[in-house]
Amino acid sequence: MFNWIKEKAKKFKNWIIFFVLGTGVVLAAGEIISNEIPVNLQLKCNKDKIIESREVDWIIQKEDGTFENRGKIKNYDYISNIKVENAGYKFKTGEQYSNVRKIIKTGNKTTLDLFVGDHYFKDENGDVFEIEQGATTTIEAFNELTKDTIIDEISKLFIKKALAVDYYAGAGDGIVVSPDSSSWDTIHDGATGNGVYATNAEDNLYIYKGTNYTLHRFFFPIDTSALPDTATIDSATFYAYNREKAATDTQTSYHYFRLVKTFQASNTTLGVDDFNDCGYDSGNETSGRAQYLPVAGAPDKTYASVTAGAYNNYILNATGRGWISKTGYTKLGVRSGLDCDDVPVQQDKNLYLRHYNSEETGTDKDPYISITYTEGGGGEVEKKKADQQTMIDY
Ligand SMILES: [Ca+2]
Ligand SMILES: [Ca+2]
Ligand SMILES: [Ca+2]
Repeated sequence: MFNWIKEKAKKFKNWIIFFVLGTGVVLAAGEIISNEIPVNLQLKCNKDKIIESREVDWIIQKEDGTFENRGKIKNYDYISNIKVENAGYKFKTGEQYSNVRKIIKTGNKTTLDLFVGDHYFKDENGDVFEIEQGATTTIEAFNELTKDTIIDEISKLFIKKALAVDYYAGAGDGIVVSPDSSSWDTIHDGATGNGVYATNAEDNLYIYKGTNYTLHRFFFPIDTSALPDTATIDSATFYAYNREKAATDTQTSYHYFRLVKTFQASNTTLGVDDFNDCGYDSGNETSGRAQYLPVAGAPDKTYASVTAGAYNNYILNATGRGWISKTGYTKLGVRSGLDCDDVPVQQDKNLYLRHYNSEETGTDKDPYISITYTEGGGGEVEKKKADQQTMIDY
């Protein structure tokens, strides 16, 4: 059997070498093509470090709140050279990707912080590196810079790539924009949005009325499967870093932000059909209910209490804690008070806050959830000395 494979490989290798020579002749006979890519369009990593890529719209938000689409670009995630020290504890046995931000053990309680999307990669030597999400370049530059050379094609046949093939980015945070209409009911109660932004480093939770209404809804899917299946959730807080806020609308009793449960179809991206899957009304914990008054997963955050340049925290109530999944994704969202209470924003007025997404460079502004739990499902917990305290951090 082995000899047969070796023989086949030898024949294939010979064929490849022939192919190289053949191609060389063709190239030599053809035009000389310039492959120079401008510095700003170069990849931020070796092409082998790219773990996920997708084509997205390049959207610019203008002063008046409207958007300009400048066409398709390439958006990609990659394993950076930023090495994380003493980070082995972030990984479960056999795991290569992790979204665990921090673990703190105090007595029989464990606090587990989890990022939106995987943030760390562990190589075959056990070294851990940060994953950067949302780098961009043009489609043409990306294709040129990542195209496999013939030597790569050969090596692929004989060398097992270090990267896992079953990686899921889990970076489906972002916003879905309402349908475009001058009727508040049409946009607020709409089933399908007019646009999706799942790969921006930051997004506005925007409500505005110009000729038409614009209304955004925020989505934050978080893989919480690292929680033990027997965990009893004691407390949980969701953190989203706020860059800025603004309100020219004067209906101040509706100037708040609410944590809701979402039902986005994919954990790793957003679709226009998700627009009405951000929140559900009492007694109807299912998708397609966003037009009704949404159940709150935490005390509402008043506009006045939101601090620019700091994390906004939503301390989950019993209902919100019940949304936490121990086996998959916990799907959270944020909506504004005008949207929740179905109150149209005033003509030429706005209300918004601006949160960073997982795609923001680095990790210090990324959204995450912090969960404190006790293992054992509420049964007899392991007895430990009261003064025994261990803290693991990076
Ligand atoms: Ca995202
Ligand atoms: Ca839907
Ligand atoms: Ca980030």
